[in-house]
Amino acid sequence: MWTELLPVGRSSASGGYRRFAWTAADAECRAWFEEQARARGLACEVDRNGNQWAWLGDPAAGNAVVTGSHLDSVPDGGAFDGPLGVVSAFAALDELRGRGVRFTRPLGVVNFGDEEGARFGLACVGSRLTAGKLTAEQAHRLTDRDGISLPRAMEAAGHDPEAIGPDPERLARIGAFVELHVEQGRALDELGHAVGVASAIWPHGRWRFDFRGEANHAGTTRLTDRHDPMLPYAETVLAARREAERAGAVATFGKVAVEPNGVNAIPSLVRGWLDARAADQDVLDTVVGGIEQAARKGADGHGVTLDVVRESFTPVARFDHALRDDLVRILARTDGPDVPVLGTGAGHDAGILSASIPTAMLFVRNPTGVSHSPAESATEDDCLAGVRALADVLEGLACR
Ligand code: HGY
Ligand code: MN
Ligand code: MN
Repeated sequence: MWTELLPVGRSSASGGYRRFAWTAADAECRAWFEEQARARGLACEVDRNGNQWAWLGDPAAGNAVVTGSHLDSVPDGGAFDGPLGVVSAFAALDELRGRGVRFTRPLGVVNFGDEEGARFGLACVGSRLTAGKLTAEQAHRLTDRDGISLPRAMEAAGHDPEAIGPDPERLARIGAFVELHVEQGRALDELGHAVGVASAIWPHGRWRFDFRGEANHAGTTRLTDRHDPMLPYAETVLAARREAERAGAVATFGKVAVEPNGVNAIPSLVRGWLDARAADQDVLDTVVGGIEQAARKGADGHGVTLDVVRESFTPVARFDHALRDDLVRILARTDGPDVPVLGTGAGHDAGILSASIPTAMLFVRNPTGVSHSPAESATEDDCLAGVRALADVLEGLACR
């Protein structure tokens, strides 16, 4: 499975993945998923929001156990973020069949669409729509950097955009969702464990800062006559670092657009996107408030206007305690009593769904902690330990 997926959407220039929602690479990933389902005799379906499901048993029976993750990537992402959860889901099913277990609940494998939000700017679109956390109207207004709207992109990929919307009946059939994911930090490595269990996801969001100034000649405009939006933007980037450090949070400007984007022109517009996350909502509010204050001060000082728009926000997700304790107990049988239970600053579909259904996550050790980069890694032994852990968990949940 891994070898088949490896070349899909991989850039030969960077070695990273560019598997964006509703593109050709995404379609290839989806075809791969369908093929895996078919090869195992699972019934494959695409839901109204473009999420793919493969079923063993009839989900209409209810109380289903679902596992899986996503196959899309950030720009130049790594191989593991997302795909490890989907590959491990199919591999865990193979392992369980090898063990000869009898399933007492329907078992589903899922590939959630557009988890990273790399193309349309909003993460977890597939699960948000399904859980009713994003309305069809809001989704219809999303556009990519070329001005292509989400409905147009869906249509071009053969999915009906008019069908999208909340899917409570589907969620009501699921008794538990367990997402396995590569760890996006080094906690497991430091603790010396291959596999851990998630406790909570930090609240996080994305804010767009538009600094508008005046385009002018870079050679002839005196410094005192300029309204250069790059300057308050630069001050804001530094303020983000300062505020995050002060609060023990994280804040990142990782995407920026400049107009007219000429070497010899003072910009008319600098648009920067802030990604900010903290363990606690109040801390996050303070951090973002501090950054915005610094941005306003900088903008005023340079005769530049500023608009700040919160483009998305995900409150803290605390995973179901009973399910989490189940996972810890099941893992402890093979790993011993000190199973790591970790919080994370990364968003996941499991976090979105945690408000509607019992969800849990397993993390697999990432020796460097690097993620959202081609350098993301996990050893084969650890990936196999993850598959065994997921199989144990699914056996514990779906075969009792
Ligand atoms: O941005 C994130 O946390 C993600 O991996 N979706
Ligand atoms: Mn990711
Ligand atoms: Mn992910």
